[in-house]
Amino acid sequence: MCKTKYPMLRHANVLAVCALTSLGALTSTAQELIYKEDFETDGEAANPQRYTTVGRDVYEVDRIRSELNNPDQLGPIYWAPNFQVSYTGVPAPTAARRMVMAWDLAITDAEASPALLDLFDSSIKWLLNNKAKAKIVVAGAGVDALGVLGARLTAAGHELVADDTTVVEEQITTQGDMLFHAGGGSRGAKAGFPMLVINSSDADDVLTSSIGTATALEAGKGKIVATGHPATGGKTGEFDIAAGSFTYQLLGDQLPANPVIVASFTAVGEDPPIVRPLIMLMNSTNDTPAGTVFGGGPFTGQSGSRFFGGAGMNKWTVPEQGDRSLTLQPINVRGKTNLKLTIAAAGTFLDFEVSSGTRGGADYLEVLVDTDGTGPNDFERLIFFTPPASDKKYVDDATTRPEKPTRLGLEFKDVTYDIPAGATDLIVEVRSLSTWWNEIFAFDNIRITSGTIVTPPPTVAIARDGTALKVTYTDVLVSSPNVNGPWTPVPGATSPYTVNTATGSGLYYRSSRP
Ligand SMILES: [Ca+2]
Ligand SMILES: [Ca+2]
Ligand SMILES: [Ca+2]
Repeated sequence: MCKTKYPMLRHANVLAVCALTSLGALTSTAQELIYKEDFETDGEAANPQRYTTVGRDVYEVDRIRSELNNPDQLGPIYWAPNFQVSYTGVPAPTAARRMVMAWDLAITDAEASPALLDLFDSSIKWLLNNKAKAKIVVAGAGVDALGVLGARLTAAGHELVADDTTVVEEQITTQGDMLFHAGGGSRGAKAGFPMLVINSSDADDVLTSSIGTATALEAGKGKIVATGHPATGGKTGEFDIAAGSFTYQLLGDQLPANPVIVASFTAVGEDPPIVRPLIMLMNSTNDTPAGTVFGGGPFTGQSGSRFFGGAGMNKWTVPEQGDRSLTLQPINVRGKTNLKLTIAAAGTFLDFEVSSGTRGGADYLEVLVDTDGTGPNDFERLIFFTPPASDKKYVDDATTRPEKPTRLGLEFKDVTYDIPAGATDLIVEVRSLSTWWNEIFAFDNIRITSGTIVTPPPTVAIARDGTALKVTYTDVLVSSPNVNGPWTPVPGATSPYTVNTATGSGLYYRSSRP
């Protein structure tokens, strides 16, 4: 008969009733919220304190320059609540047009194809919005070290000048009309004048793509992609790039949201061939459509408006413990079972490096728990976010949840982990490090829940009611002509449900959890 641990009720009139449930439905998913920290107020300044921190501070750009002498950090660096920081995230709009080119600056006039050089000229015209006799500031390379491209810019009537690195980012535009970024880290990332980027390792720092690689290859055919775009100069179809093998500064795999790929190219001898961007343009905020930088924009999806976060956390004195931390006051969880911790987390994805964390290393966001307060148990790692591999620049928690990692982005995501059994005075600690102003972690809405509420299993009872049978049940009443099913819900049934023995005879009834 009914293969269930619940009693089956059977009537002499060939009507049988039993309770059915799946084992998984035995324990309710309803949970008790024991604790919540949503960071809407400053819990460290509160009385009583809700948490303590180590290494909390905020360095806005002026303070970075005056106290740390670090002009490369173009945004605030901090370990602090977001309401104490001018901007938590990478500023999104592209301040001015950008052009990124896969190229090797060692390529000479004799080696480059005339078609490629024509395409370079027309793309630069777009970049400069047809400005003639532009003064082009060169960062990261000597003005004489630009190969055929330098010669081409000069031949077009432009002037090349070396970047004066004592000029601060906000004043770069006083040096000229355009930046040729051949190096120099984040130099020009937020500057409001056009920028040509030929430097794969800085692609992330200047917010044009994920970090790229310098790769030795022989370029095959180039191909116009953005046919009709003014940067093409009217060119269509395929063209040669350069004769011979060179070390191309390639763009990263991840591009901004709405780039213009002017032309792409493949390499000789690849099977199957990989199609790579050759020239990519990024619109300015004044173009239609407007451009956005790679990885840019504020964090979104937090609970309320406030959260806690960190950026460039190794760029000022790191506390003796090796990183920065936030520790919640002990939470009494005695007698609670099936404890879980949920935290909302977010992160940029520009240039994080793999880290083991323990203590120091590079880039990570870690959640630890000490389950017994001042008792002998020590903090143990519960959640760990770091890049999953050395060529990945985002973070996920594959270290602690390899079967189903969560990848962080600019929108907060909840992750939930089981807390070890037997916890009494639970202490939750968040620790973090990162190594650049655009390497940002954020977290919010830490919740501790207990899943101890158990909903009774479905029940069913049968009673004679005159010539009919009355079925009293919980959950959903299902019926079947066979005791082994298949079972279908009884249309419109509510408890108690009256079975007409004339028509209902021969059916089995069970109660089932939806
Ligand atoms: Ca919040
Ligand atoms: Ca880093
Ligand atoms: Ca302890």
